[in-house]
Amino acid sequence: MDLFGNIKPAETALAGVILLKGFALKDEATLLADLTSIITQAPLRHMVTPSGFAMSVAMTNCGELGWVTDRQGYRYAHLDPLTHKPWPSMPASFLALSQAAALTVGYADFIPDACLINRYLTGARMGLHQDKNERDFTQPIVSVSLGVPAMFQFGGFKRADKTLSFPLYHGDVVVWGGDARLRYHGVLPLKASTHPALGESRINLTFRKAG
Ligand code: MD3
Ligand code: FE
Repeated sequence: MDLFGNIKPAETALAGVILLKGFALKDEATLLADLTSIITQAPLRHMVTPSGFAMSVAMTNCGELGWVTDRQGYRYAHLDPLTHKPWPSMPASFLALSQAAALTVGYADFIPDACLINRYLTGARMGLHQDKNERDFTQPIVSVSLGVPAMFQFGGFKRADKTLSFPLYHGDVVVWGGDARLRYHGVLPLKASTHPALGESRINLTFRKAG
């Protein structure tokens, strides 16, 4: 706050969050073709949390590292535990989109080595969590939303902190850096709806520098 009681954007809950509405729309066809190829090589699957529950979101990865969870915990792995093969390489379209988004908001040397692919069907959700398995929290995470819209929840630095919610639509790209990087966040249960290209599903790509 300044002397006059004005709140600076840098001090609000949304500091470090930059929403690029529709930023992925121009690449939609290529992104979806590349996504299909990845899912053919590394199928979407419902991973199990350390406490033993199957996640409602189905996941896979591309890039050098992939995020995985099982009874042993959350971590990044070089091999897909389902196929025992390396994750599919990151398509040029994915890399270019994520780097263009990062550059647009001032991250000139974002080199993601992991892309987590989340698939939500009606009712799928992601509880409030922090992303803490990456090495360097000064690196942003770039997210790309495709398909059915979802209500995203964004909180504080403790799980119990109050949250605000906003919708994420097909083509939206968000860069999460700075003060946003370690905030709790989640996705409310997906409402039934249909998207022309993706049917009843929502796909979220998150680009990370994990290693
Ligand atoms: C804010 N995915 O994969 S994307 C995740 O829509 C995850 O599937 C959600 O949370 C999804 O970990 C949200 C937006 C997002 C991603 C990572 C973040 C927001 C973030 C990391 C830190 C802060
Ligand atoms: Fe997350």
